[in-house]
Amino acid sequence: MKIRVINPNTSASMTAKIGEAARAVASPGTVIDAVQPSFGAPSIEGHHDDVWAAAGVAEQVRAGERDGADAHVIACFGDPGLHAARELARGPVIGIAEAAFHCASLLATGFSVVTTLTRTCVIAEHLVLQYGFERRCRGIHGTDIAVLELDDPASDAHARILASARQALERDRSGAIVLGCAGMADLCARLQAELGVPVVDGVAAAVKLAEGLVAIGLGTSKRGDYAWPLRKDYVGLAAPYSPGPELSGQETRSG
Ligand code: 2AL
Repeated sequence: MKIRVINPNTSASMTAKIGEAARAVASPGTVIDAVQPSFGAPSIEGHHDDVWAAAGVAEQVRAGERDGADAHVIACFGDPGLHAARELARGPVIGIAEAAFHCASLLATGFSVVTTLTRTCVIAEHLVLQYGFERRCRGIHGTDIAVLELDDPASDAHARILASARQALERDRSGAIVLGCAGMADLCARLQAELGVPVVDGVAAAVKLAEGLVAIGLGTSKRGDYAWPLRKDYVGLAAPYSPGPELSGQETRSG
């Protein structure tokens, strides 16, 4: 099967790291296509970055559908464009935040999120509420590490994340840690060994959930709000992204 793993930011080094993390857990028969949008922000660290990332995800999901992807993973902790992506896809579309919340909830009664800049915490808080995990998520902790600092081998990101996770486990009385950025994937195994609790990397979680759903013959519902987007002509900058005839089975009228 083919899983398209979309890094919604435009940093090629991060796309490579995400691809590596995805391939490390993928089954032998699974091909991982790690891609990034042709436009957008080099890192997603706020609401404005997120808007452009969502459009970039939509671009890449459409390309993936043309390329025969069986499933898509959105590898940014804000799950940008998740619902739009599901409108565009036949197979499952899994966001790393939603995947990590589900997995952590299967491993502990309560979990804490350790993320990047404190300003991104509200994005994770909104997702916790949107997905209904407010009874399981006991805290969201910013480390004030910029996303691209995670790519710098000289940064002290690992030590700062470890310290924040230790504090979070204590303060929140949590049993598991969710890593709040795709760029933390390569730190996961070491942090788990050091902390002695499950540490969930959303990239790995999302790839395995996508694989599992495809393997048991499940895809995105095309009934209701995840139905194919209505065909219409967008204008200006958005014109090339108008929902066109290639979106199979699409509705031709509202309702
Ligand atoms: C992220 C992420 O996963 N990728 C990115 O660019 N920003 N998340 C975050 N909390 O900073």
